[in-house]
Amino acid sequence: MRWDIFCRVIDNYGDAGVCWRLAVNLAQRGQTVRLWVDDASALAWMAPDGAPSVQVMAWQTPLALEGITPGDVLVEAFGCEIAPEYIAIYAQYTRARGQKYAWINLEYLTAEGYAARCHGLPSPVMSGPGIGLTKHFFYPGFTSDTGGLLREADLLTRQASFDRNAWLAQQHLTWPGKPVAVLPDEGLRPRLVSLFCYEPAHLGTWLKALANDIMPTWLLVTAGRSAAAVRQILQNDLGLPPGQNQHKALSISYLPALSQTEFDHLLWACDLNFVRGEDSLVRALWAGKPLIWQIYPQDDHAHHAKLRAFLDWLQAPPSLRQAHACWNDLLDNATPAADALRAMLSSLDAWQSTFSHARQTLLKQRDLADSLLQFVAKTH
Ligand code: TRH
Repeated sequence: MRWDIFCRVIDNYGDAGVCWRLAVNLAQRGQTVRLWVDDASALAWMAPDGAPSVQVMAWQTPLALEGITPGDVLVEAFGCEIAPEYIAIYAQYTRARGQKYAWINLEYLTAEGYAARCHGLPSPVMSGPGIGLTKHFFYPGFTSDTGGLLREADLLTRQASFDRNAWLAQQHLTWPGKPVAVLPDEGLRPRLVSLFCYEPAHLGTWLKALANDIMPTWLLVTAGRSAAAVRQILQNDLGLPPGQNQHKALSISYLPALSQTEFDHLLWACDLNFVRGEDSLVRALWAGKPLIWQIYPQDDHAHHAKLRAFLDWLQAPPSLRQAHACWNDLLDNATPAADALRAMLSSLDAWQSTFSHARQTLLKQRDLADSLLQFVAKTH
């Protein structure tokens, strides 16, 4: 089938990131996809090579539709309100041919109960050029009664052949404490930690905890806000050089903007991943290593319930819940951040089984692109 996915970039990279991955996942399953996006700038580094059967289209206002035949399936990502001129030709096209259609309202990922309750529900269009048509809600999710998570068909084979040391060398990443591109054996090497975050309130406390820990840490900081936040704290607040502290317990490398494929590799390479937003969360779950999620904060605090629901689904032990409370600045006053963060370092091994179990559970479920294909086959 031919798919039109519409995406509006509100903020950050997640909107374009999810839609791009969805487009690629569908194309890998034999579909042809047009991705209409109002700001494709992030795709230049997230997906520099493009993908077969995926065409990125500029979503301008008004939309240039000359010579465009509407797709069979219309995906409205994250309530972006598809251009009415497109809906008009879509409605006309489907009516003229008496053709069945599928108009999907793709929602944000959440582990909250409403995702399963609302997944698949119809929503009749009551006004505008699409009047009389019906959209369907499609909720990604962590359980089999939702639309599932994006997962490429070749994920496991790619992971199985991944070589951490080779990848680090390929990225020209060397641990400053050792003049080697190849790390020493397990047990002797530093713990590798990736950092993708906004500006966590306790970032400085965390860096201090790492700098004073007995085990060395190699922190790989992603480009953009994460790097700016770390540099700001090191230079201005802690008075440390940007790359390394005086005890050599904490070494820091700053990464360039990575393609999504290389971003995945970063997560696979590390022992602990700090992620933010829904897409990096899912990628870190597939990496199967302990992760800490900085959830996108919302003014009405709706993210508190969303974070809690995820930790409940994960069956997170108390130490992991406390680490998330700290990283998201939700600690009760009785717990000092420094204590919560030190506890995090001593809990990493214990958390591994939680994340291995979560990954195994998710792998047994249908992935999002397959769920969507199945859903459309039923409604189309
Ligand atoms: O960028 P985000 O913070 O996006 C967020 C969320 O999507 C949130 O739901 C939304 O409401 C808010 O923005 C406005 O985090 P997220 O979702 O993890 O997306 C990051 C994307 O960037 C993901 O696709 C991975 C990609 N990425 C790379 O490809 N290379 C990189 O080097 C980095 C750092 C990220």
